[in-house]
Amino acid sequence: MFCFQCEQTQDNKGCTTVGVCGKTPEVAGLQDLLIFSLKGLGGWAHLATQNGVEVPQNIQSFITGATFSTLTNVNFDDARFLAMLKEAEEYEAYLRAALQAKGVAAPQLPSSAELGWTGDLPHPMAYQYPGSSDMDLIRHQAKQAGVSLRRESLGATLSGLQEMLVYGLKGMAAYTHHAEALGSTDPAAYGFVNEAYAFLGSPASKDPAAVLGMCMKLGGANFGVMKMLSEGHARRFGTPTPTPVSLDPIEGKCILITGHDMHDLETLLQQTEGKGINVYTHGEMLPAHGYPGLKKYKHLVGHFGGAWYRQKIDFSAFPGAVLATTNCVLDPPKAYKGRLFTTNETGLKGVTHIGATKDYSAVIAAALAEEGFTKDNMPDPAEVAEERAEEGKLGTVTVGFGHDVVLSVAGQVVDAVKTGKLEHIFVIGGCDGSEPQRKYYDKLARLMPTNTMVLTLGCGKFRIFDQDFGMLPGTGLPRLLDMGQCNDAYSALVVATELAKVFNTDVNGLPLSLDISWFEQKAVAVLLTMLHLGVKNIRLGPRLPAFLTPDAVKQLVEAFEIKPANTADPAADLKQMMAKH
Ligand code: FS2
Ligand code: SF4
Repeated sequence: MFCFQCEQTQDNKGCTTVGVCGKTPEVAGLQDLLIFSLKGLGGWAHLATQNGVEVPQNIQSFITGATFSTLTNVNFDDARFLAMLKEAEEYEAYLRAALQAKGVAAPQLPSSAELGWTGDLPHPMAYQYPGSSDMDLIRHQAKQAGVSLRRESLGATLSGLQEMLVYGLKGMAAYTHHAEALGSTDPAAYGFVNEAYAFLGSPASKDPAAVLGMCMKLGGANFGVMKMLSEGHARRFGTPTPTPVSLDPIEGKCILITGHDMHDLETLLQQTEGKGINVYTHGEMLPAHGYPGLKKYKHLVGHFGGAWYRQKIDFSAFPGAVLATTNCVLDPPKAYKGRLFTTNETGLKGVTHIGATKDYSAVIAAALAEEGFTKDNMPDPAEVAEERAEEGKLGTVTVGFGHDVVLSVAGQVVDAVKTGKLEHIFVIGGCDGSEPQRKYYDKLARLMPTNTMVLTLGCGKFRIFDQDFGMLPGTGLPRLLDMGQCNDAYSALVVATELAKVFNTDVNGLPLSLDISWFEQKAVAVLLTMLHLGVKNIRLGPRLPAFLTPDAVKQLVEAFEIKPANTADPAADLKQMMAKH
């Protein structure tokens, strides 16, 4: 196997024997082959659209869902990938037949040589899945489909740029799929996904400038998807408003829900109502508490635990059932495997998966069978309070500062800047992870002067979300505002764009710095969106992507002035950001 799609990749080079995430070579290979097959299915879907042949919603939904399932920490279940390879084959046959029925001639597919590929696989649009009975052949094909061969034939810079496009697609597909769950779809978003897959199977993909151009186009398309998702959340659950969330459990039976999919949370809240079960959010589900349509459920009682990488500690300590709706999931230990459930694209071998029925009775039964929180297993409140006081931490955090709320106090923010009460705004957004270098974000936040504000989003917030930042002196504005999940980078961009208008400048002219922590491929899509919008001077950390060679980084630095986060010296970074460097 060779995989370098995420930040924690082995030695910042690539996972070659087993993933740092726990991905086996078998699953890694099947994911590579699925992406190869999607280049074919996307190519056929693009051709269909170009020729006025409708691509049915179930096929579009499959393309985004299958793409999403290859994102880091989503699906580790080889059987599910084999099923998706088969489904891709069926949909491809459908589109071929629909094009033929319309009298569209079969396309002249470029040869592998024209694409600069080696190996014995045909063009992705001509690929035929052999079926799961021939695993030796599948393993052979999976090797051919991986990035290693293309790195040899195309060189590390070009193949790395192509991978950046694929990874951006994975992130965008994830957000498109979340929006779908809320009933929001956009033909333009699907059209772009298909176009990008078709592009990756065309000779144009051998031109680095064309690949970068496609990456920027993806950034624009992803902005539209994040907007659609934000509007979908607001339409379904109302506009988020500042809401206190308790970090302390209460006595009673309990379910912990993690991931990003608020549609699942709503369904779970409906199905658990009146059953004597308390529901807690975990990880990226924390911002759900800010939505009127979700916080109205009295049994949504609080938040438990921290970021995804702590889940083995958090889930083991949680005395109830756990439902994972999306990434990030990890191979579970025995301690909680039997009371863990997955749904949507997530998959873990040996863990019960709840399919499209969204019938959570098994989750409810597991919660009722567990002990739940009791006086005996809950931490002593006095001890917790003492510990928090020592560390300057809070037992209740406030969420729900989406763009509507922040822009409603834009006048106060502008006054604060003009009167010198607010010197700088930092956006600390993105992912969290286990590497020690990520302590940089915590240290940086603690060093920030009291006349600064911090906007957080994504699971990176867990580094600082329960620290007491207090209020911005003389303003009545809290210093830390959490804007939501990683996809709510949209909110931060709306705020920055609107503030820039008030100050008669552009985003780069504001006293604002973006310090982005990346981990997986949604962050790649968000980064491309920021670059597409012309945002410069973004700090990226804790390490730069392994899939970008020094040459590729040089191009991005020259065009966008991206800077690596100085994880060894947060004070130096802080100084530079405040001086707008
Ligand atoms: Fe965090 Fe993981 Fe949000 Fe990422 S829960 S790193 O995949 O999507 O952010
Ligand atoms: Fe390694 Fe990340 Fe790929 Fe997992 S997803 S195999 S950790 S690079």
